[in-house]
Amino acid sequence: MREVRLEEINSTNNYAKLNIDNFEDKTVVYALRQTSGRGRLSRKWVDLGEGNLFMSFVLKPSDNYKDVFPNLTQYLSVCLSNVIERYGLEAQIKWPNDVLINGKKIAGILSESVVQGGIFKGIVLGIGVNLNAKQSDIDGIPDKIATALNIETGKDIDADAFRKELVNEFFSNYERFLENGFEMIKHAYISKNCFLDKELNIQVFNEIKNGLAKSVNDRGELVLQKDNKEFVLTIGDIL
Ligand code: BT5
Repeated sequence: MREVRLEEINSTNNYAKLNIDNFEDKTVVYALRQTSGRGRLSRKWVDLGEGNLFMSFVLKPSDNYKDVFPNLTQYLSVCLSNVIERYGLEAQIKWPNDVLINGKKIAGILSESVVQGGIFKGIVLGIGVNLNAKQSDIDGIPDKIATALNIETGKDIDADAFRKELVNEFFSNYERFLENGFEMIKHAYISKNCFLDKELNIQVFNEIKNGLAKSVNDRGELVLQKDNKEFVLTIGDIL
């Protein structure tokens, strides 16, 4: 594992994607400040100032594991929840990969496949975690109720130590995860969930689907029930 430290960058995911040829498998790129952080579907990730985490894993797994690639975000959400729990807090996972504390969003994960000239170059798996923030800045985040680890614990957080813990947690079972896929984390993922057995509205592109969240299957997909019929979602945003 190699680490690349940047003082300031537009987006660690952009930087990792642009320079992917220069990075070996399992490189971690992190920045102290991120000026144009991205979420999914051109949403923004807000930089809440010094002491927060902006990081991208550069992964170059074999094609043999491609069925598992979509589940890497879920794997990272479980790793993050495990680390948060060591700070004495309970983390919840909202399908597919939002991590919440007391119902408030503390982190965001963005996975991007990098294909250049038809060739698969790797995966850039980005994560932002709010570690040290002021409540007034948190209140400025649009559309979501958010929080930060310092607010939840009442203590300043050592961002370097947190990053190292998360990176270790991720790589300690990464190869095993590629081999075994979502089933390996299914139990942990479900034990931390905050969405099952609830009536959900889920935005899937321009459509809103609704139904009762019945289960998460072995591929990490959400199984919804509506009018005695079950259907499966692979992507979407729980509203
Ligand atoms: C995400 O998107 O949650 C994925 C965010 C990934 C950020 C990391 S930081 C390192 C790497 N480099 C990047 O450029 N990105 C990755 P999504 O599910 O689309 O959620 C975005 C929504 O989360 C926004 O529209 C806001 O409502 C909310 N949000 C933005 N900034 C936030 C923050 N700091 N804390 C909590 N919520 C935030």
